[in-house]
Amino acid sequence: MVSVYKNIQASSLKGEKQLAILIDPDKFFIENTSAFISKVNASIITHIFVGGSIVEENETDSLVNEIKKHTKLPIVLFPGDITQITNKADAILFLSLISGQNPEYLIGKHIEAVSKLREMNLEVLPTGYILIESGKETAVEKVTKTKPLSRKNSQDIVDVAKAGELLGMKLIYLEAGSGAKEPLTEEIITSVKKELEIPLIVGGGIRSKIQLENAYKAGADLVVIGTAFEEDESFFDNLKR
Ligand code: 1GP
Repeated sequence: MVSVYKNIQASSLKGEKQLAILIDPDKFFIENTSAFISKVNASIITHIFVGGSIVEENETDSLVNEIKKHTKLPIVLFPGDITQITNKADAILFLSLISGQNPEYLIGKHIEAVSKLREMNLEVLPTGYILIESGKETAVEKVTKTKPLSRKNSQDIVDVAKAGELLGMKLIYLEAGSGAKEPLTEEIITSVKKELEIPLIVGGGIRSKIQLENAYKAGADLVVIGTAFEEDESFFDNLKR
C-alpha cells in the first residue's frame, strides 16, 4: 500500500477532501462488519479510523482483522490506549495531546508503545492532537485529566497547532470531542489552516452533510465522523459516491 501519510499529504496539496469514519470497537457489533463496511465502500469515505477511549484488550485486533476482509480502504488506528495497537492496521495516529500539559499523554504513553511498535509494520503518523471545549466534559478529558482549549480564543488554538508543526508533527487533529453538541466553528478551522503547512484533520460533532462541507470550506483536509454513523446508518445515504 502507498504510504497513508503521502496520500493524505498529496490530497491536501491538491485540495481533494478526505473523510474518515471512526469506528469504536466498544460500540460496534463485529457480526455487522460485512454489511456496514459495504456501505462504507459505496460512500465517499476514504479512511477507516478505529479506536475509542475505553476498549477491551484484543477487541481492536479482532475488529480490524474483520474489517480488512471487506475493504481496501486504509485502516488507521486512533488509539485511546496502547492496548489498542495492532499490527493488522495500516497506520497509527501517534497522538500527542498538545492541548494539555499531562506528560503521560505528551510523551509517556508513547514510550510505553515503542516496545510494541518496534515489532510491527505499522506506519506511524506523528499527530498533534488538540482538544477544544464542546460545552460538556468529553471522554478524552476524563481519561487524560486535561482541560480542553477554549473556543473563544482562536489565537491560542493556532499557536498550539503551530507549535506542534514546529516540533515536527506531520498532522494536526482539531477535536471537539466525540458526540460534541456543536462542531468546531469555521473561524477556528480557517485560522489554524492558514498557519499550517501540514494537513489538518477536524472531528467532533459533525452530523450533517452541510456541517461536513462547512468544515471542508473552512480548510479541513480530512474530516472524522463517528457518532452520526453510530446513531443512524441512513447517514450513509447522504454520502454516496
Ligand atoms: C471523535 O472526532 C471524532 O474523536 C469524531 O467525533 O463522534 O462526534 O463524529 P463524532
